[in-house]
Amino acid sequence: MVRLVAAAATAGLLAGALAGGASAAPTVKAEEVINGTFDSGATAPWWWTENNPASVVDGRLCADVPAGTSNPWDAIIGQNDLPVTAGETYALTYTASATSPVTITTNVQQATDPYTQYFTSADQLTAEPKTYEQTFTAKADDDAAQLAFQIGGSSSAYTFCVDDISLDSGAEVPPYDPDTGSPVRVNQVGYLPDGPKKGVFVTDGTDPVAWSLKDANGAEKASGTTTPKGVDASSGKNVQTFDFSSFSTPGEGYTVTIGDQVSEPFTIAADVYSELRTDALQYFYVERSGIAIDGSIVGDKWARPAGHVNEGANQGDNGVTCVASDPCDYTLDAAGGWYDAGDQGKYVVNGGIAAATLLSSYERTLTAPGASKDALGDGKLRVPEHGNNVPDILDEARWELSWLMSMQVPEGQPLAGMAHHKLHDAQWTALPTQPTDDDQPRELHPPSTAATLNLAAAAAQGARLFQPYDAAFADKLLASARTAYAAAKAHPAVYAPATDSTGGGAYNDDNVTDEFYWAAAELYITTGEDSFKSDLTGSELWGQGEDVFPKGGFYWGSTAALGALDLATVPNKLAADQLTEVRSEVTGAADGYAADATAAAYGQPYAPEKNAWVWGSNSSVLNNAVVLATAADLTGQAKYKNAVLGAINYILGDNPMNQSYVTGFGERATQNEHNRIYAHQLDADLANPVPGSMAGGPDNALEDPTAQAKLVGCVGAMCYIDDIQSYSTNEMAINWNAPLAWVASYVDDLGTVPTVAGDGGHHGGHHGGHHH
Ligand code: 9MR
Ligand code: 9MR
Repeated sequence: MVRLVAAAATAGLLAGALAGGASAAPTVKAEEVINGTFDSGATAPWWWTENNPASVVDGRLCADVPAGTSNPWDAIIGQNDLPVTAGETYALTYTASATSPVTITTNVQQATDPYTQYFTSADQLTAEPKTYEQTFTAKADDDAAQLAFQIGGSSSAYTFCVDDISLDSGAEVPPYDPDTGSPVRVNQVGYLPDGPKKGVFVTDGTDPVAWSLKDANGAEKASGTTTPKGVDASSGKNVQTFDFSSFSTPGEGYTVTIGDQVSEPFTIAADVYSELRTDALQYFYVERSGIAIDGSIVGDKWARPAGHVNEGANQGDNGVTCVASDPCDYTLDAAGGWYDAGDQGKYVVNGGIAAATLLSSYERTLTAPGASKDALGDGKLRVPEHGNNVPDILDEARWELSWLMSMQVPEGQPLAGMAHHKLHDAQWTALPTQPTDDDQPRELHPPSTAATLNLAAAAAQGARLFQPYDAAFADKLLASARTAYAAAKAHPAVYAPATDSTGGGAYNDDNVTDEFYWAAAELYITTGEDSFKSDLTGSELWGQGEDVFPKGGFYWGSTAALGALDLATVPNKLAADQLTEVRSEVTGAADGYAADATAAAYGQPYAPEKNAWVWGSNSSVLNNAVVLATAADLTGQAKYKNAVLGAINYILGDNPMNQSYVTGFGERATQNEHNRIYAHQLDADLANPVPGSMAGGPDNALEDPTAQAKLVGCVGAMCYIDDIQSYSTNEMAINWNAPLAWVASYVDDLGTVPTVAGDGGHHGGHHGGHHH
């Protein structure tokens, strides 16, 4: 311990006095760490890796860390043999500094492979010693856990010093109290001039209060009183709402003031969602594998060399064979496709739903009144394929469709025509890891029926959309879809197991009724052939709207909705009464989501059973919005359109966290999504994620160590943290950005296209100067 930390010493005494004192339920505090203060000058029992020799300097343990190691754990200072008990809460405290600004990883974890983490945090160190105080509840018994300061991975050499290290059992979990900024909540991007404009005021008060809408100069433009709503289920907080829908003058820098509380600023404009549309789609380009990301397209900060093509340390996806536990005697050239998320795995079920959602965003423009084909057309998005006369959104989808087809088992092999479930690293890699630095073996995991049907569905949809642009590619897609579908029928119950989650996610699924429905629907729409129709109408999901459209939203594990939405909107040969039935399932589901949106203070069309917000909940909100928007396209009813706008308001800041979940959009936007490439939070030389990428959002099951340490006690939609380590609340993923892009495209059309469905035909084009 260094001399000057008198405050810390006093705090320690005080804590000791309290623990031994008159408190009703005495908690037993016990120090686990040995020699955490370095008072005697001794270093034992601390250990360190050979490359960063440590010694006691001025009462602190200091180590010279070399430049140029690649992983955090390539340089460590640690102590072993710390007993931790499942269910026990620990306070972990330390004071650390670094001579150049670095982010280290501090873990309490298993001391041996697989190094399961009980606690992890990313700590940004500076030259000034900083004290970290953290609590966590251990998830397992371990009589010899390890405290590890992982100080490697820095491009420059530096000196790390640490002192006053303590791990105390018997800690109390502090009440969950996130910084949520102003209690006045709005869509931080803004509103359409003619659309609904609503917000939320978080307050203990139960009487209506006055709100005031001000312009950028502070002049009042509208005013009114709030509506008390009681306790909002999604957050457990008392709230009131306000509504300034009747104000429609375009402008920037508006705010809503209640008492002395001011909202974040927002815009009112017809094109308020135009950038969101293109940026949500540029996310797919930066996630492309197997191609260099061109800085002149997305900005130099996000440029990088091609990933997984046998360059640098990685072995490449161009010649991948099967995992040793399930060998095959062939290799596939499965380079290309999109990385799934923050990891660099590629998964057919998730790739299929994401590609299909982009295809549907385009296909909507062929059928929906007032949808803009132009905004997604050639030259309009950030893709390298400009000037090929193919709509840019189809170019982007093609990148994935081609990869999906490459995952098929070759002819002549057992399971020919099936799709391998996934391709990823043998072991999880560290954050950050650039694709070219990924030295893990890449492996094909066994085929599954779900993956095979996902490929069949997405490829069949692609076949009809590419027909006018590239007939040969369309034919290839359809042939691949047919082969896959036949293979799935021949092997209808090959399931990916939940246990296969080392080095990549499991995407396990043991119910493929929905995938069969989806694939049969797409093949039927594309070909009109009776065999697909009889499979479709013979499905146990046929006519079962509530199962086709689950209340919690469709997702990669429940895909029938994608088929039903297309049957309802894309011309096909269903009989009139069958078409009516499918359309009524869409509007029936939309009625439910619209009712949820109306009941919710924050207006989101998502009300999960038991308030259980799932991993990727933001995509549930948006997939429900896709159903709502389709219902609006089919019927022209404003209630559906308004619920879609409720979803987008929720995503962009009108929510319990006062958080815009889309990078680069809004004053309080997510910045530190879980991603190995754009890991700025861990390495200042790297960029943050590209604008337009959406965080998964609140997950109250607390499914990663950071969530387990930082979010204890959170309610529903408040279980979120903008920390790169929180992969269960703050990852980005292709299947989540796809509905963001779909919905952004829809709401942008609402504002910028002259005749728009869902508005009863009242739009008169652009809205400048439309006053009430
Ligand atoms: O980083 C991974 C993330 O992309 C996945 O969504 C998540 C769940 O499958 O698992 C990952 O996280 C790993 C982490 O980066 C390192 N420790 C092991 C974690 C997986 O259990
Ligand atoms: O989106 C997936 C979510 O539904 C699951 O609950 C979760 C845990 O299995 O995995 C999510 O998918 C991750 C995948 O396993 C690995 N790549 C990142 C994905 C998003 O976090």
